[in-house]
Amino acid sequence: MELEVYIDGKWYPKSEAKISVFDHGLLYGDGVFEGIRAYNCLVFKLREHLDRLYESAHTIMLKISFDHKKMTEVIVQTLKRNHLRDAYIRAVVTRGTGDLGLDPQKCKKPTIIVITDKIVLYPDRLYKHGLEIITVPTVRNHPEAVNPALKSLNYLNNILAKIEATHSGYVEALLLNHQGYVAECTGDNIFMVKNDTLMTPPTYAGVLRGITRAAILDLARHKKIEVEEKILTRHDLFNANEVFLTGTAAEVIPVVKIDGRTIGNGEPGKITQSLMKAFHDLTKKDGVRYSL
Ligand code: PXG
Repeated sequence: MELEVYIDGKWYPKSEAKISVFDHGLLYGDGVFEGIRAYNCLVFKLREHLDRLYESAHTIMLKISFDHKKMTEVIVQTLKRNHLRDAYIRAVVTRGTGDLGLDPQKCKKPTIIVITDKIVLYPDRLYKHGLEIITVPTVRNHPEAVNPALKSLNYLNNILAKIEATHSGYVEALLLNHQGYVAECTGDNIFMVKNDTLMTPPTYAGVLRGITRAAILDLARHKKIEVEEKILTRHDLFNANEVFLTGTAAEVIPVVKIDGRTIGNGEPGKITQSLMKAFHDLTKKDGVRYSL
């Protein structure tokens, strides 16, 4: 059976799930989105994802007609209709259909889309042996241009970075901010461990306020690991004992080489491994449950 996609009040088979070419989400990337996961019939951190979705929408002055409760219902119903126990969930709200021209006021009604699909996992070996990443020339968006805190449909900044990384034979890119400090990767936040202290760039460095990032900071504090949100340089990362990335898709993934420099002893570190385990346990607990 074909997967069903929710668009504005109805469910359509995947092959018929279509929106207007005049939708400003397509014409201008004018809209917001969330990438969420379900683990064994639990929508992980759904409240936090919806808070971020509504905050992004508020910043771009996009009024979502649904409240949290209705949005939760639509997501759960879509998962049920598709009999998905483990899933990748994409909630998208665009400015809606307008005309040719930037003016968002011409768009009378936002388009609300919920896609649920099977989750494609990264290969096991990357979690076991760690990733190699590369710093790319494209810098992360200036916070006063398109703030990286805003999860908008404008992902070209990240896509350019991804192109530069894959062009050089790497799967993930490290982006610096406009001041040359470490920001984040194309779809993941970055952490390092130095002398048993866990560090990550503060949100004012111009990064997405990752849900996984926040969960890892909580778990680390719970484990009595010293935590610092501080400005980091590439030099700091090169000389870290451990580095890892966090994101909804990747979860917690070790990094063992950056720009050719081996991190620590070149293997996933102890603190990284203990946080990977703690995060995995959390995905069984923290979220909204549903039944099929
Ligand atoms: N930074 C950026 C730029 C992101 O896009 C993260 C960090 C991690 O945030 P969360 O809240 O997921 O811990 C993201 C998240 C996709 C995809 O389909 C992208 C993300 C999440 C899920 C799927 O590429 N980005």
